[in-house]
Amino acid sequence: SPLANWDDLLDLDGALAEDERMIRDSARAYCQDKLMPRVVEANRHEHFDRAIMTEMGALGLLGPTIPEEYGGPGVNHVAYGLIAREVERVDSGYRSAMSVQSSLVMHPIYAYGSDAQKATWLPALASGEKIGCFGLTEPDHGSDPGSMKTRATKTAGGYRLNGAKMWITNSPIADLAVVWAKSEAHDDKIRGFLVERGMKGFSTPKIEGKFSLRASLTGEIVLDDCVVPEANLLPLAEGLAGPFGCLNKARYGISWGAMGAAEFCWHAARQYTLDRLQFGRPLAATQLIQKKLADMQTEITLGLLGSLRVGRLLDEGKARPEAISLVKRNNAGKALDIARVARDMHGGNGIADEFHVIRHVMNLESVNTYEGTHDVHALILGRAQTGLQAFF
Ligand code: TGC
Ligand code: FAD
Repeated sequence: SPLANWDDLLDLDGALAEDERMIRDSARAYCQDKLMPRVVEANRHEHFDRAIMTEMGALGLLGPTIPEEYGGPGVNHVAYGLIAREVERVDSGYRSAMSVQSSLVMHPIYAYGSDAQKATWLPALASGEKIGCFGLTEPDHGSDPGSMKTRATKTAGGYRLNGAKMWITNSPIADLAVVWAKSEAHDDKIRGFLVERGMKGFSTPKIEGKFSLRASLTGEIVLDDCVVPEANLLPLAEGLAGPFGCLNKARYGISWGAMGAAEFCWHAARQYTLDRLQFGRPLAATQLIQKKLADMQTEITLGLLGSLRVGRLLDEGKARPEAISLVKRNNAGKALDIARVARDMHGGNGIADEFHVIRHVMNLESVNTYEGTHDVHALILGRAQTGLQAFF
């Protein structure tokens, strides 16, 4: 019979504190009981159920690291990672909705916002009553956001925004967009603006026809002479370090999340090949299948421990952005490889959505691309160890 802890040979469980295990278990229960039964239909019909945000909010899954005075549960980065892993075990799109709200909307308001901005937005975002999105990428500027074209010009009492953002998670249903733009009044430096639904000149057309993250809504942000009041400028962020400070948090969460999706695929492939007989015996009794399972087990076990280490460093205030690039790149890339192999091990059934692995394969294509592509993170790591810039 299999070893009792075949799925945790390096005892990740033992490296967690009691409260971290409790948060993981309650997140897992919600995700398996409430998200898993919805996901096949949601993915088939490109549907995101708005109620998921209030359900997550009620359980403290939105903005987990935001302190209680602003409506968050104030837990540590490791707990945040464990939540991302459980949500993405079901679907990367649900994790996207959660991590954009947490790391890319609540974090910048908390870290760079005024007291009034924090008081107005954070409790409503933590409960899921309001939904936020993050606009950095543009149609012509993805990996190189420093070349963005979106501009803010000074106007009486505020700023006039013009430009377009592309591939924005949650934008079609967002009440609030954190938009990054070059501001004429600040020496053309990148600044963050809170753009609210209903403001004239702000629209968010949905992007149709995605083959990936179909259970998550993705759209554009169009800013056509959109005027925001002075009070909606984030006062404490200037330059690319503003959006990158948010990306550090989100990329870290993705490193855990991607491993959750990979774990689903690994466990599914193991069970499927144990149950499936060909040539008179279980597929899992063959050497080729066992090698694939061993490779999955190894990459996932090491990937999770890497994320745990980065989480501990974040909690100590000592994580370097390059350490986050390392785990985001490794775990997203390895998860995609694992999902593809798991798909193959399911044979023909592997392409049917009821077996879930093909959905993870398709989702992980995006996960490997967004928040810095696999290769862009290689360039960040290359620069860190050589001191040489290879982006251009
Ligand atoms: P570079 O010269 O490297 O840096 C410019 C300024 O930014 C600072 N900085 C950072 N600060 C904090 N954390 C980081 N990780 C930072 N990286 C850079 C840097 O210190 C510098 O500051 P200062 O004060 O000296 O000006 O800038 P570059 O233009 O050469 O950047 C190159 C590169 C490739 C590293 C960067 O642009 C990059 O990472 N590109 C990838 C773009 C990206 O990740 N986009 C993500 C969009 S959001 C998204 O995908 C959400 S999907 C979410 C979901 O649905 O789950
Ligand atoms: P490009 O930058 O054009 O890259 C294309 C290819 O060229 C990639 O393989 C890349 O690795 C490679 N490449 C780029 N530069 C170099 C180089 N210097 N050397 C070698 N190779 C290079 N953005 C947001 O702001 N907010 C969001 O909420 C958001 N959500 C997203 C949701 C989804 C589903 C997707 C798919 C994307 C989302 N994004 C979001 C955008 C995402 O961050 C970008 O797609 C990503 O940063 C890559 O940019 P790009 O698509 O323009 O590709």
